[in-house]
Amino acid sequence: MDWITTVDHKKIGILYLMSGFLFFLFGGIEAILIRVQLAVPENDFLSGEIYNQIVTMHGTTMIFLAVMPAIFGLMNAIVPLQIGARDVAFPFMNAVSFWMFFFGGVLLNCSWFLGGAPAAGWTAYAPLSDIYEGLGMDFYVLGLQIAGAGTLMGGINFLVTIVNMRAPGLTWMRLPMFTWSIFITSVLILFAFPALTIGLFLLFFDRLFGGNFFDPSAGGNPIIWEHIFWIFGHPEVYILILPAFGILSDVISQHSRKRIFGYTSMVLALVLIGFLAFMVWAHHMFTVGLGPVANSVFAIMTMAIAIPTGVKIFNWLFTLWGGQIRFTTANLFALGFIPTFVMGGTTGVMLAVVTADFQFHDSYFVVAHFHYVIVGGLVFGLFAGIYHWWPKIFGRFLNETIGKWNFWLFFIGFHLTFFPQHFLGLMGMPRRNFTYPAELGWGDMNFISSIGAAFMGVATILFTWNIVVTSIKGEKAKGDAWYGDGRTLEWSISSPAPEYNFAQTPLVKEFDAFWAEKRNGNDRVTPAEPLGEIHMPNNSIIPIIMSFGAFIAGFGFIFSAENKSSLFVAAFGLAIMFGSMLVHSLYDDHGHHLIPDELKQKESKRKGAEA
Ligand code: HEM
Ligand SMILES: [Cu+2]
Repeated sequence: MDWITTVDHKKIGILYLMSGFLFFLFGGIEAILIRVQLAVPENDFLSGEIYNQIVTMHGTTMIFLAVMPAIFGLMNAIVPLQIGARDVAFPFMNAVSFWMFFFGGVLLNCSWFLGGAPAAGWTAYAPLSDIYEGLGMDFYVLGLQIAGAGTLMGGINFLVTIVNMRAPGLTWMRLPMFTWSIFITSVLILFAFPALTIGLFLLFFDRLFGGNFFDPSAGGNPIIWEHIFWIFGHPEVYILILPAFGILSDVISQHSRKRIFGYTSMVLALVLIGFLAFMVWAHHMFTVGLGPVANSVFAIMTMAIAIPTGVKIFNWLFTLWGGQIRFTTANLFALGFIPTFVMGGTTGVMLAVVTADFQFHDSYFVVAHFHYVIVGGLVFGLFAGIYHWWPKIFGRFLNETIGKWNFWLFFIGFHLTFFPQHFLGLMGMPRRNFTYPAELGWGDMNFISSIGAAFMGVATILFTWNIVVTSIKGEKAKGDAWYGDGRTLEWSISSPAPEYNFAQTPLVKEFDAFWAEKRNGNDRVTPAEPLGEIHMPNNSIIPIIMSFGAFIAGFGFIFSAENKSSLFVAAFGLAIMFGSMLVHSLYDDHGHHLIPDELKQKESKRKGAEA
């Protein structure tokens, strides 16, 4: 019960991590099915129709339902602790965000049992997405609309949190890199997700009410969809990668026992990348025919991103240089990230060369490129962050031996899978094709690629195993879990953090506040206030009911494509949703207070447990 009513950012973080991981397993199974189908030429393991559904669901699930919530999980679990806050700015809305995402994801996946999944690719290009028969694309539109609303709310929440809730003395240029990356990510969410919302609304009208926005036979324009989609879509890939950059900076700095090299330039690079993210969307549309001027401008803008990115790469290397590097699993993933991401970035610059892109476009070269940045970058980064912060979140370490197997199998499997795909692309193998003739000679490399995918599958099973065994008898973690090397505020409190996080709000005097205090001989961060009453928000059942209303409304709209009377179901769902909003606004909930005596007891119990 506690879990479905919670408004605690730490628990919401765990909910995000768990459901993200579940969807990651779904997306992973879909990936394996794709690789089985492509392992040998002229395979008939999957039909073309099913293959399209699986590819579409794999991409959509991985992006929206697996890695996005993993990021939201870490940011919920860690950012308030890094800034010395007791929770996010709007704890209630935080719960709404999670449940909206969750029900949106469930809705999308219901399509498998209700007439087939969407099959027009994760990019849902019109006019195919407009005219596609069946309900699959309607599930895509409504599932993503609901999940996207949750994401947008989450982004706004973290913007306000980071602007308003920082501990005294924690100025912008003392902010930990992970928090900085989440701040920029939240700005990107704020500007990018509304574009998706609008695009999906237009597609929704096209499909359900004959809107004709994107249907050229009725005067619509399918290119507009491509613009809208990529005005959202390119920032979206930076929404994904910037948190990984933040994780990497914190992990590398802590596990090499050095201050991050070039902090100011790291922050500037993040800001610059965030800005450029909105200037490059048409690099996905070079072959559309926008003309040489537009193509050149977007090509130059795209190449410019390599500069701040290069700054970050060098700063990580200089942080490692001369550091006392500990080869923990977290750090291994961070170290594996660097060369892998550089390769993905390099093929990105190659793709930005317009003339060359006419050759690369829609080939496996692109598939190789984006998996190098998304898996070799983001997923490696997520693993680094998860191994690093796991003891803080759960109070127990993940097993390091299994962790190292997890890393090496995943790392080797990753390169086996995706490196050959560059060459397959250059040989002309098109993306989103369900099979190929033997004469083309693509069989061998596809086979190697599928073996690699199996390696990654085993690595994921090991990771799951690691979670299971350590949750039963994992090594308990202290507050400053990793060799006492913690630098930022989250390590200055016990693991897991108590419900109120900081008994006394910390006073930040320097960058890497906790490290600085330890250097001055203190074992804790100077408090900024005496021990006093703490105000805590109450749990609430409303967020889940509200999101469930949206879920029902989604079904109603989807089935109205077949039967207009199901619009009543939609109205019913919306009534639940708006009704619960109304209840929430009318009913005053002042939360509760923890009193100092109670706090003292709890704190000394925790100290006792640690000693
Ligand atoms: C971990 C192992 C993974 C394997 C073996 C794998 C494999 C594949 C394959 C074979 C395709 C089909 C390419 C095509 O025919 O067009 C594909 C597409 C895609 N993958 Fe993955 N993938 C993996 C992980 C991921 C992750 C973690 C993400 C995102 C975070 C991701 C995002 C995508 C996207 C966006 C597409 C394009 C879907 C579309 O064309 O609509 N993949 N993947
Ligand atoms: Cu892009």
